[in-house]
Amino acid sequence: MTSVVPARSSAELIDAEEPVLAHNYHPLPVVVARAEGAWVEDVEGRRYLDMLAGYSALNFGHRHPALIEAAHRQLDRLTLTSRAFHNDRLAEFAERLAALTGLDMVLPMNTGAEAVESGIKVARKWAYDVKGVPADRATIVVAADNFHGRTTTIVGFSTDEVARAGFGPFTPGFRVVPYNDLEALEAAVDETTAAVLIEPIQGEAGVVVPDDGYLAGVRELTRRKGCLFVADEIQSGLGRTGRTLAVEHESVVPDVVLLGKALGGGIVPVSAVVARREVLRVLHPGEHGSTFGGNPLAAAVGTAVVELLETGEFQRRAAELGVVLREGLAALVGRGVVGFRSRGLWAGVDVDPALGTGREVSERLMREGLLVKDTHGSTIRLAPPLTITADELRGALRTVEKVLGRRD
Ligand code: IF1
Repeated sequence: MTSVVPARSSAELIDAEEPVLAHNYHPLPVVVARAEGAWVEDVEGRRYLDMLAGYSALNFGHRHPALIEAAHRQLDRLTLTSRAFHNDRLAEFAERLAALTGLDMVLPMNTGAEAVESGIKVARKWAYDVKGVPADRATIVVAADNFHGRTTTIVGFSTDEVARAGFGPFTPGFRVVPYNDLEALEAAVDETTAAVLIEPIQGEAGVVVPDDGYLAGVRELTRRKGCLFVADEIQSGLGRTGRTLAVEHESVVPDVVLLGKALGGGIVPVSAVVARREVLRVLHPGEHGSTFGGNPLAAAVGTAVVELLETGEFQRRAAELGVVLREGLAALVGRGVVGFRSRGLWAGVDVDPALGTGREVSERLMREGLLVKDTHGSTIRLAPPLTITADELRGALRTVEKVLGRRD
Protein backbone atom coordinates (compact mmCIF):
# COMPACT_ATOMS: atom_id res chain seq x y z
CA MET A 1 0.00 0.00 0.00
CA THR A 2 1.75 3.21 -1.07
CA SER A 3 1.64 5.79 1.70
CA VAL A 4 -0.68 8.68 0.82
CA VAL A 5 1.33 11.90 0.98
CA PRO A 6 -0.96 14.79 2.02
CA ALA A 7 -1.49 17.25 -0.83
CA ARG A 8 1.31 19.81 -0.79
CA SER A 9 1.23 23.37 -2.10
CA SER A 10 3.32 24.55 -5.05
CA ALA A 11 5.77 26.18 -2.66
CA GLU A 12 6.05 23.02 -0.56
CA LEU A 13 6.62 20.88 -3.65
CA ILE A 14 9.31 23.26 -4.95
CA ASP A 15 11.05 23.15 -1.56
CA ALA A 16 10.73 19.35 -1.41
CA GLU A 17 12.63 18.98 -4.71
CA GLU A 18 15.70 20.81 -3.53
CA PRO A 19 17.44 18.10 -1.43
CA VAL A 20 16.44 15.16 -3.57
CA LEU A 21 16.37 16.25 -7.23
CA ALA A 22 19.56 17.01 -9.25
CA HIS A 23 19.84 20.74 -9.89
CA ASN A 24 20.30 20.52 -13.69
CA TYR A 25 17.40 22.88 -14.28
CA HIS A 26 16.23 26.24 -12.96
CA PRO A 27 12.49 25.94 -13.64
CA LEU A 28 10.11 28.89 -13.43
CA PRO A 29 8.37 28.82 -9.99
CA VAL A 30 5.19 27.16 -11.30
CA VAL A 31 4.07 23.60 -10.45
CA VAL A 32 1.80 22.19 -13.14
CA ALA A 33 -0.79 19.65 -11.98
CA ARG A 34 -3.11 19.22 -14.96
CA ALA A 35 -3.43 20.39 -18.54
CA GLU A 36 -5.66 20.26 -21.60
CA GLY A 37 -5.11 21.71 -25.06
CA ALA A 38 -3.02 24.88 -24.82
CA TRP A 39 -3.78 25.43 -21.11
CA VAL A 40 -2.09 24.16 -17.96
CA GLU A 41 -3.21 24.51 -14.36
CA ASP A 42 -0.96 24.68 -11.30
CA VAL A 43 -1.50 22.97 -7.95
CA GLU A 44 -3.54 25.92 -6.66
CA GLY A 45 -5.74 25.96 -9.78
CA ARG A 46 -4.16 28.99 -11.50
CA ARG A 47 -4.36 28.67 -15.31
CA TYR A 48 -1.60 29.50 -17.77
CA LEU A 49 -1.44 29.53 -21.55
CA ASP A 50 1.43 27.22 -22.52
CA MET A 51 3.53 29.08 -25.10
CA LEU A 52 6.42 26.59 -24.80
CA ALA A 53 4.56 23.33 -25.53
CA GLY A 54 7.33 21.16 -24.17
CA TYR A 55 9.85 22.76 -26.58
CA SER A 56 7.67 21.53 -29.47
CA ALA A 57 6.91 18.13 -27.97
CA LEU A 58 3.27 19.21 -27.47
CA ASN A 59 2.47 20.33 -31.02
CA PHE A 60 -1.00 18.74 -30.69
CA GLY A 61 -1.66 20.30 -27.30
CA HIS A 62 -1.83 18.63 -23.92
CA ARG A 63 -3.62 15.29 -24.00
CA HIS A 64 -5.04 15.47 -27.54
CA PRO A 65 -8.12 13.17 -27.44
CA ALA A 66 -7.07 11.06 -30.45
CA LEU A 67 -3.61 10.50 -28.99
CA ILE A 68 -4.85 9.71 -25.48
CA GLU A 69 -7.36 7.28 -26.94
CA ALA A 70 -4.65 5.53 -28.97
CA ALA A 71 -2.52 5.26 -25.83
CA HIS A 72 -5.38 3.92 -23.70
CA ARG A 73 -6.28 1.37 -26.37
CA GLN A 74 -2.70 0.11 -26.57
CA LEU A 75 -2.20 0.15 -22.79
CA ASP A 76 -5.04 -2.37 -22.59
CA ARG A 77 -3.37 -4.68 -25.16
CA LEU A 78 0.45 -4.66 -25.12
CA THR A 79 3.11 -2.16 -24.08
CA LEU A 80 6.54 -3.76 -24.61
CA THR A 81 8.04 -6.86 -26.27
CA SER A 82 11.64 -5.67 -26.91
CA ARG A 83 12.78 -6.11 -30.54
CA ALA A 84 13.63 -9.76 -29.81
CA PHE A 85 10.12 -10.36 -31.18
CA HIS A 86 7.90 -8.52 -33.67
CA ASN A 87 4.86 -6.58 -32.46
CA ASP A 88 1.70 -5.84 -34.43
CA ARG A 89 2.08 -2.03 -34.33
CA LEU A 90 5.56 -1.36 -35.73
CA ALA A 91 5.06 -2.08 -39.45
CA GLU A 92 2.23 0.45 -39.81
CA PHE A 93 4.16 3.09 -37.83
CA ALA A 94 7.22 2.70 -40.06
CA GLU A 95 5.18 2.60 -43.30
CA ARG A 96 3.19 5.75 -42.49
CA LEU A 97 6.13 7.69 -41.03
CA ALA A 98 8.29 6.95 -44.09
CA ALA A 99 5.45 8.01 -46.41
CA LEU A 100 4.85 11.21 -44.40
CA THR A 101 8.50 12.26 -44.79
CA GLY A 102 8.97 11.07 -48.39
CA LEU A 103 11.82 8.72 -47.36
CA ASP A 104 12.14 4.93 -47.37
CA MET A 105 13.16 3.41 -44.03
CA VAL A 106 12.74 4.02 -40.29
CA LEU A 107 15.01 3.29 -37.32
CA PRO A 108 12.75 3.72 -34.25
CA MET A 109 14.37 5.10 -31.09
CA ASN A 110 13.14 6.95 -27.99
CA THR A 111 14.68 10.35 -27.29
CA GLY A 112 15.93 13.01 -29.65
CA ALA A 113 19.52 12.55 -28.55
CA GLU A 114 19.24 8.84 -29.27
CA ALA A 115 18.02 9.63 -32.79
CA VAL A 116 20.96 12.03 -33.26
CA GLU A 117 23.47 9.48 -31.92
CA SER A 118 21.93 6.78 -34.14
CA GLY A 119 22.10 9.15 -37.12
CA ILE A 120 25.79 9.75 -36.42
CA LYS A 121 26.51 6.01 -36.19
CA VAL A 122 24.57 5.25 -39.40
CA ALA A 123 26.25 8.10 -41.31
CA ARG A 124 29.68 6.88 -40.25
CA LYS A 125 28.88 3.28 -41.20
CA TRP A 126 27.53 4.49 -44.57
CA ALA A 127 30.83 6.38 -45.09
CA TYR A 128 32.84 3.19 -44.50
CA ASP A 129 30.58 0.62 -46.22
CA VAL A 130 29.27 2.70 -49.15
CA LYS A 131 31.47 5.78 -49.68
CA GLY A 132 34.72 3.94 -48.93
CA VAL A 133 36.16 6.30 -46.29
CA PRO A 134 39.08 4.55 -44.53
CA ALA A 135 38.18 2.96 -41.17
CA ASP A 136 37.83 5.42 -38.25
CA ARG A 137 38.56 8.41 -40.53
CA ALA A 138 34.97 9.62 -41.10
CA THR A 139 34.19 13.24 -40.30
CA ILE A 140 30.84 14.94 -39.74
CA VAL A 141 30.37 18.68 -40.25
CA VAL A 142 28.09 20.53 -37.81
CA ALA A 143 27.10 24.18 -37.30
CA ALA A 144 28.21 26.56 -34.58
CA ASP A 145 25.44 27.34 -32.04
CA ASN A 146 23.95 23.90 -32.66
CA PHE A 147 21.78 22.03 -30.22
CA HIS A 148 21.37 18.31 -30.84
CA GLY A 149 21.03 16.90 -27.31
CA ARG A 150 23.02 16.21 -24.18
CA THR A 151 25.09 13.03 -24.66
CA THR A 152 28.87 13.23 -24.32
CA THR A 153 29.40 12.86 -28.09
CA ILE A 154 26.79 15.51 -28.88
CA VAL A 155 27.97 18.12 -26.35
CA GLY A 156 31.49 17.43 -27.62
CA PHE A 157 30.61 19.26 -30.84
CA SER A 158 28.53 21.94 -29.15
CA THR A 159 29.90 25.50 -29.14
CA ASP A 160 28.09 26.28 -25.87
CA GLU A 161 30.74 26.16 -23.14
CA VAL A 162 28.09 25.58 -20.45
CA ALA A 163 26.96 22.41 -22.22
CA ARG A 164 30.55 21.11 -22.58
CA ALA A 165 32.50 22.16 -19.49
CA GLY A 166 33.38 19.29 -17.21
CA PHE A 167 32.21 16.50 -19.50
CA GLY A 168 35.36 15.75 -21.58
CA PRO A 169 37.11 13.97 -23.15
CA PHE A 170 34.94 14.14 -26.26
CA THR A 171 34.39 12.06 -29.38
CA PRO A 172 36.67 13.01 -32.30
CA GLY A 173 35.61 13.36 -35.95
CA PHE A 174 33.49 16.53 -35.92
CA ARG A 175 34.15 19.85 -37.69
CA VAL A 176 32.27 23.03 -36.74
CA VAL A 177 31.45 25.75 -39.29
CA PRO A 178 29.33 28.91 -38.96
CA TYR A 179 25.61 28.29 -39.59
CA ASN A 180 24.05 29.77 -42.72
CA ASP A 181 27.48 29.96 -44.43
CA LEU A 182 27.78 27.81 -47.58
CA GLU A 183 31.36 28.89 -48.32
CA ALA A 184 32.55 27.70 -44.91
CA LEU A 185 30.65 24.45 -45.43
CA GLU A 186 32.24 23.95 -48.85
CA ALA A 187 35.69 24.31 -47.29
CA ALA A 188 34.97 21.86 -44.47
CA VAL A 189 33.52 19.00 -46.52
CA ASP A 190 36.16 16.69 -48.01
CA GLU A 191 36.63 13.03 -49.01
CA THR A 192 36.43 11.94 -45.35
CA THR A 193 33.07 13.60 -44.77
CA ALA A 194 30.24 11.22 -43.98
CA ALA A 195 27.59 13.88 -43.43
CA VAL A 196 26.57 17.44 -42.79
CA LEU A 197 24.35 17.51 -39.68
CA ILE A 198 22.32 20.69 -39.18
CA GLU A 199 19.04 21.97 -37.80
CA PRO A 200 16.97 23.47 -40.67
CA ILE A 201 16.17 26.24 -38.15
CA GLN A 202 18.35 26.50 -35.03
CA GLY A 203 16.04 26.22 -32.03
CA GLU A 204 18.08 26.72 -28.90
CA ALA A 205 20.20 29.32 -30.65
CA GLY A 206 17.05 31.44 -30.62
CA VAL A 207 14.97 30.25 -33.60
CA VAL A 208 17.61 31.21 -36.14
CA VAL A 209 16.08 30.96 -39.62
CA PRO A 210 18.78 30.64 -42.33
CA ASP A 211 18.77 32.75 -45.51
CA ASP A 212 16.53 31.49 -48.30
CA GLY A 213 18.64 29.13 -50.38
CA TYR A 214 20.83 27.89 -47.54
CA LEU A 215 19.08 24.52 -47.20
CA ALA A 216 18.98 24.09 -50.99
CA GLY A 217 22.68 24.97 -51.00
CA VAL A 218 23.43 22.32 -48.37
CA ARG A 219 21.48 19.79 -50.44
CA GLU A 220 23.38 20.64 -53.64
CA LEU A 221 26.78 20.70 -51.90
CA THR A 222 26.31 17.36 -50.10
CA ARG A 223 25.05 15.70 -53.27
CA ARG A 224 27.94 17.09 -55.36
CA LYS A 225 30.54 16.12 -52.75
CA GLY A 226 29.07 12.68 -52.06
CA CYS A 227 28.16 12.98 -48.39
CA LEU A 228 24.84 12.77 -46.52
CA PHE A 229 22.58 15.68 -45.64
CA VAL A 230 21.24 14.86 -42.16
CA ALA A 231 18.48 17.26 -41.05
CA ASP A 232 17.73 17.41 -37.34
CA GLU A 233 13.98 18.15 -37.41
CA ILE A 234 13.44 17.08 -33.79
CA GLN A 235 12.25 20.55 -32.85
CA SER A 236 11.51 22.14 -36.26
CA GLY A 237 9.56 19.22 -37.67
CA LEU A 238 6.04 17.75 -37.45
CA GLY A 239 4.06 20.87 -38.32
CA ARG A 240 5.81 23.49 -36.17
CA THR A 241 6.92 25.76 -39.05
CA GLY A 242 3.76 25.37 -41.15
CA ARG A 243 5.04 22.34 -43.11
CA THR A 244 5.46 18.70 -42.11
CA LEU A 245 9.24 19.26 -42.15
CA ALA A 246 11.00 22.63 -42.08
CA VAL A 247 13.16 21.60 -45.07
CA GLU A 248 10.00 21.68 -47.20
CA HIS A 249 10.13 25.51 -47.15
CA GLU A 250 12.95 25.10 -49.70
CA SER A 251 11.56 21.91 -51.30
CA VAL A 252 14.62 20.03 -50.05
CA VAL A 253 14.66 16.28 -49.32
CA PRO A 254 17.61 15.32 -47.05
CA ASP A 255 19.16 11.87 -47.07
CA VAL A 256 18.36 11.45 -43.38
CA VAL A 257 15.75 13.17 -41.18
CA LEU A 258 15.91 12.98 -37.39
CA LEU A 259 12.57 13.21 -35.56
CA GLY A 260 11.53 13.21 -31.90
CA LYS A 261 9.56 15.38 -29.42
CA ALA A 262 6.05 15.72 -30.96
CA LEU A 263 6.38 12.28 -32.58
CA GLY A 264 5.42 10.93 -29.13
CA GLY A 265 2.38 13.23 -28.92
CA GLY A 266 3.51 14.59 -25.56
CA ILE A 267 2.68 11.15 -24.08
CA VAL A 268 5.65 8.79 -24.56
CA PRO A 269 9.22 9.39 -25.80
CA VAL A 270 9.29 8.49 -29.49
CA SER A 271 12.09 9.37 -31.90
CA ALA A 272 13.27 8.05 -35.23
CA VAL A 273 15.94 8.16 -37.89
CA VAL A 274 14.13 8.24 -41.27
CA ALA A 275 16.33 7.82 -44.34
CA ARG A 276 16.87 6.63 -47.89
CA ARG A 277 17.12 2.82 -48.08
CA GLU A 278 20.78 3.04 -49.26
CA VAL A 279 21.64 4.64 -45.93
CA LEU A 280 19.69 2.64 -43.32
CA ARG A 281 20.42 -0.69 -44.94
CA VAL A 282 24.03 -0.40 -43.72
CA LEU A 283 22.70 -1.66 -40.35
CA HIS A 284 22.66 -5.44 -39.87
CA PRO A 285 21.25 -7.51 -36.98
CA GLY A 286 23.11 -6.95 -33.73
CA GLU A 287 24.85 -3.72 -34.84
CA HIS A 288 22.51 -1.24 -33.15
CA GLY A 289 19.45 -1.36 -30.89
CA SER A 290 17.42 -0.14 -27.94
CA THR A 291 15.28 -1.80 -25.27
CA PHE A 292 12.29 0.48 -25.88
CA GLY A 293 12.92 1.56 -29.47
CA GLY A 294 9.88 0.68 -31.58
CA ASN A 295 7.83 -0.58 -28.65
CA PRO A 296 4.13 -1.18 -29.39
CA LEU A 297 2.89 1.66 -27.14
CA ALA A 298 5.28 4.13 -28.80
CA ALA A 299 4.37 2.81 -32.24
CA ALA A 300 0.63 3.10 -31.54
CA VAL A 301 0.96 6.69 -30.31
CA GLY A 302 3.42 7.53 -33.10
CA THR A 303 0.99 6.19 -35.70
CA ALA A 304 -1.81 8.33 -34.22
CA VAL A 305 0.52 11.36 -34.45
CA VAL A 306 1.34 10.59 -38.10
CA GLU A 307 -2.39 10.20 -38.75
CA LEU A 308 -3.00 13.73 -37.40
CA LEU A 309 -0.24 15.08 -39.64
CA GLU A 310 -1.52 13.23 -42.73
CA THR A 311 -4.56 15.52 -42.72
CA GLY A 312 -2.39 18.64 -43.19
CA GLU A 313 -4.63 20.42 -40.67
CA PHE A 314 -1.87 21.21 -38.17
CA GLN A 315 0.56 22.36 -40.81
CA ARG A 316 -2.13 24.70 -42.19
CA ARG A 317 -2.93 26.05 -38.72
CA ALA A 318 0.74 26.73 -38.02
CA ALA A 319 1.10 28.53 -41.36
CA GLU A 320 -2.06 30.61 -40.96
CA LEU A 321 -1.63 31.46 -37.28
CA GLY A 322 2.06 32.05 -37.97
CA VAL A 323 0.94 35.16 -39.88
CA VAL A 324 -0.94 36.37 -36.77
CA LEU A 325 2.16 35.70 -34.65
CA ARG A 326 4.49 37.46 -37.07
CA GLU A 327 2.25 40.52 -37.43
CA GLY A 328 1.75 40.70 -33.68
CA LEU A 329 5.50 40.61 -33.01
CA ALA A 330 6.25 43.11 -35.78
CA ALA A 331 3.92 45.56 -34.02
CA LEU A 332 6.03 45.23 -30.86
CA VAL A 333 9.38 46.06 -32.51
CA GLY A 334 10.58 49.28 -30.96
CA ARG A 335 8.15 48.79 -28.06
CA GLY A 336 10.15 46.37 -25.92
CA VAL A 337 11.10 44.01 -28.75
CA VAL A 338 14.38 44.79 -30.51
CA GLY A 339 14.02 42.01 -33.06
CA PHE A 340 12.50 38.60 -33.74
CA ARG A 341 12.68 35.60 -36.05
CA SER A 342 9.72 33.39 -36.81
CA ARG A 343 8.48 30.64 -39.07
CA GLY A 344 5.02 29.19 -38.58
CA LEU A 345 4.09 29.02 -34.90
CA TRP A 346 7.70 29.32 -33.74
CA ALA A 347 9.43 32.55 -32.82
CA GLY A 348 12.59 33.75 -31.09
CA VAL A 349 11.92 37.20 -29.64
CA ASP A 350 14.83 39.46 -28.68
CA VAL A 351 13.61 41.61 -25.80
CA ASP A 352 15.18 45.01 -25.04
CA PRO A 353 17.83 44.08 -22.43
CA ALA A 354 16.90 47.28 -20.56
CA LEU A 355 13.64 45.53 -19.71
CA GLY A 356 15.47 42.62 -18.12
CA THR A 357 16.91 39.23 -18.96
CA GLY A 358 14.90 36.59 -20.76
CA ARG A 359 14.43 34.90 -17.43
CA GLU A 360 13.10 38.04 -15.74
CA VAL A 361 10.70 38.66 -18.62
CA SER A 362 9.60 34.99 -18.52
CA GLU A 363 8.79 35.36 -14.81
CA ARG A 364 6.77 38.52 -15.45
CA LEU A 365 4.87 36.75 -18.23
CA MET A 366 4.26 33.81 -15.92
CA ARG A 367 2.67 36.14 -13.36
CA GLU A 368 0.37 37.33 -16.17
CA GLY A 369 -0.64 33.74 -16.99
CA LEU A 370 1.69 33.05 -19.90
CA LEU A 371 4.37 30.32 -19.85
CA VAL A 372 7.38 30.88 -22.11
CA LYS A 373 11.07 29.99 -21.83
CA ASP A 374 14.10 32.15 -22.32
CA THR A 375 16.94 30.83 -24.44
CA HIS A 376 20.12 32.91 -24.21
CA GLY A 377 20.45 36.47 -22.93
CA SER A 378 17.22 38.38 -23.47
CA THR A 379 15.70 36.11 -26.11
CA ILE A 380 12.47 34.29 -25.33
CA ARG A 381 11.05 31.48 -27.40
CA LEU A 382 7.36 31.30 -28.36
CA ALA A 383 6.16 27.88 -29.50
CA PRO A 384 2.51 27.27 -28.57
CA PRO A 385 0.64 24.06 -29.35
CA LEU A 386 -0.52 24.12 -32.99
CA THR A 387 -4.04 23.69 -31.60
CA ILE A 388 -3.99 27.21 -30.11
CA THR A 389 -6.89 29.37 -31.34
CA ALA A 390 -6.41 32.73 -33.02
CA ASP A 391 -8.09 34.42 -30.03
CA GLU A 392 -5.79 32.66 -27.56
CA LEU A 393 -2.77 33.66 -29.64
CA ARG A 394 -3.91 37.29 -29.86
CA GLY A 395 -4.47 37.26 -26.09
CA ALA A 396 -0.92 35.99 -25.59
CA LEU A 397 0.45 38.78 -27.80
CA ARG A 398 -1.50 41.36 -25.81
CA THR A 399 0.02 39.97 -22.62
CA VAL A 400 3.52 40.20 -24.11
CA GLU A 401 2.78 43.81 -25.14
CA LYS A 402 1.52 44.61 -21.64
CA VAL A 403 4.55 43.10 -19.89
CA LEU A 404 7.07 44.67 -22.28
CA GLY A 405 5.31 48.00 -22.11
CA ARG A 406 5.95 48.14 -18.37
CA ARG A 407 9.35 48.94 -16.91
CA ASP A 408 8.61 47.50 -13.46
C1 IF1 B 1 16.27 20.02 -22.32
C2 IF1 B 1 17.11 23.03 -25.49
C3 IF1 B 1 15.34 23.11 -27.15
C4 IF1 B 1 16.59 19.57 -30.00
C5 IF1 B 1 17.12 19.28 -31.28
C6 IF1 B 1 17.85 17.15 -30.52
C7 IF1 B 1 17.34 17.38 -29.25
C8 IF1 B 1 16.70 18.61 -28.97
C9 IF1 B 1 17.01 20.27 -32.41
C10 IF1 B 1 17.50 16.30 -28.18
C11 IF1 B 1 16.16 18.85 -27.61
C12 IF1 B 1 15.26 20.11 -25.87
C13 IF1 B 1 16.10 19.52 -24.76
C14 IF1 B 1 15.43 20.08 -23.56
C15 IF1 B 1 15.12 21.52 -23.92
C16 IF1 B 1 15.00 21.52 -25.40
C17 IF1 B 1 15.83 22.54 -26.05
F1 IF1 B 1 16.79 24.11 -24.80
F2 IF1 B 1 17.66 22.11 -24.73
F3 IF1 B 1 17.91 23.33 -26.49
F4 IF1 B 1 14.24 22.69 -27.62
F5 IF1 B 1 15.93 24.05 -27.75
N1 IF1 B 1 17.75 18.08 -31.51
N2 IF1 B 1 15.82 20.00 -27.20
O1 IF1 B 1 15.98 20.78 -29.77
O2 IF1 B 1 16.24 15.73 -27.88
O3 IF1 B 1 17.16 14.10 -26.21
O4 IF1 B 1 15.96 16.15 -25.42
O5 IF1 B 1 14.69 14.34 -26.60
O6 IF1 B 1 15.68 20.37 -21.29
O7 IF1 B 1 17.47 19.69 -22.38
P1 IF1 B 1 16.02 15.05 -26.44
